[in-house]
Amino acid sequence: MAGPSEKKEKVKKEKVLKEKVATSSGQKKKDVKKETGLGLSVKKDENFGDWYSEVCKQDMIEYYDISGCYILRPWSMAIWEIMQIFFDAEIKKMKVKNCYFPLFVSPAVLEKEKDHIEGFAPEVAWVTKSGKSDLEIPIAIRPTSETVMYPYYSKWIRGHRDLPLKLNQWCNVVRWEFSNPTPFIRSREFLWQEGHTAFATKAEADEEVLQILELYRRIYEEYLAVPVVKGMKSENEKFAGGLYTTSVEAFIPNTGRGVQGATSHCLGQNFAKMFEINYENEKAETAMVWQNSWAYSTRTIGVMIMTHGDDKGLVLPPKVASVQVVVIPVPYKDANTQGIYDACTATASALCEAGIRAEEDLRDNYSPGWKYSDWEMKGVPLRIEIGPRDLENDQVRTVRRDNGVKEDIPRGSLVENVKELLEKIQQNMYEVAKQKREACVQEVKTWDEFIKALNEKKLILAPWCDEEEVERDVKARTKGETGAAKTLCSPFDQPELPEGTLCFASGKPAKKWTYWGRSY
Ligand code: 87F
Repeated sequence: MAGPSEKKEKVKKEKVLKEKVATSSGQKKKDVKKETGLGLSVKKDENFGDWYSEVCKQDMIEYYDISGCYILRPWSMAIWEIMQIFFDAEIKKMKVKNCYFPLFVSPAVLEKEKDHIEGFAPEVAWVTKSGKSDLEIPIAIRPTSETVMYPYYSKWIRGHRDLPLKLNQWCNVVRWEFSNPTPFIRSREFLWQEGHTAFATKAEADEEVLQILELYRRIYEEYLAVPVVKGMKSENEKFAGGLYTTSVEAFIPNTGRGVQGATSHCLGQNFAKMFEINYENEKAETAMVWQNSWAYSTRTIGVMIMTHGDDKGLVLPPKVASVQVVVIPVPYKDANTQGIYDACTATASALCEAGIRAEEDLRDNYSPGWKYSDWEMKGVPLRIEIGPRDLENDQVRTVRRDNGVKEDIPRGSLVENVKELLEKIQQNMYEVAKQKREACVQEVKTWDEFIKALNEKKLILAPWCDEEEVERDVKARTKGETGAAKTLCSPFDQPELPEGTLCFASGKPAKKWTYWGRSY
């Protein structure tokens, strides 16, 4: 039931709505924003780029005075930490140990990886001065840590008993990107974990690649409620220094772009050769190790924001939200205000004691309606409202952020009901995101179908001959302002490929189904 102050809010909102309808453009909405400081001035469907930066800027990110660098505010850092706790515990179960290597790389060591670094060289940032004097030898800032770590792997791995060596570090890396920086998705400095492991056999390395990839899938699907495809990168798109690259790929329906969510590489013995990572095997022969490397970064948060956010702002999946439930008092003048405030505090405490991340909002300088909008913008999954009627009936009113559904629940079963609701929200967010993605998948067989689907921002699944030259050709033929189309991955879960199916691009016999699209 709506209390009088809620009704007042509703009347106000309706007035605003009428005014909005009365004017032709979104100008009115901008005015509302100016007056209250609340709400977004752009709609997700109308201008996705502006919508995204506005949503990020509300609570997640502060822009910085160096282009491509962003401040991660507590609201986003908390999400990173929750994922970190999960992943860190999982890799520890796999006997991976954490370590920390320096941020700086000497040119001599960086050069060792010359062949593979070549394409990346323009992105490497260098320190050339200390104070006013030039450094004798400039030093690079790590863009990734293969060259930093592997000289020490060579030193530490001597005999078969030193294997496997499984290390991970949580750190920042710097890649001086020149193309269009985007918060979380493409920044010049970002946070990640990088795992680097060495084994005696390829079989062990192969197995770990997939174990890690499964953890990445779980981060996206179970934590961020973002559906991903697990698959193999093409020869063109794999990490050039490695043997093969697996990835989880997400898709953003609004822009029709794929986004590489995380990668798990088998490096084979390439780096072992370069860095002389040898050991004496059981037969007293010299052998070379097999290596993997794997990483996920703060990009995960950007993918989550893009997937779930709406015209009211962020929508956070309960599993990663630092505040899962916000409790808001809805008092009005003749009511027992103190009683309502106390009920809010007691409700939040009871939830916290049960391990739910809950907070009451007792600020006395904002109306309930203002607070509703504020917490909606922040994306808190569940709102609890307590007004005089609720107090009387020994109940609370819940409002879901994902679908707006309201439900009154008895205070006696508060904890169970809220737990259940949070699980439902998590599940629903994943299902909705998956349906939206599925609606974008387009199977094509011919070049014309491919071009049509590409223009319609589809996630394209096409039979492909798996030839590097053909992928390069597709890139060249689709090059435009919005970027070229390329392979995203060949899904491990392959649909049936009937005998005689031809490649959509070359007309040669197709070897596999592959996802194609523009990408971030
Ligand atoms: C940019 C500048 C210099 C990507 C770069 O994916 C070097 C590189 O080596 C570079 N951008 N890469 C590839 C990174 C490969 C690999 N490293 C460890 C990973 C997972 C973690």
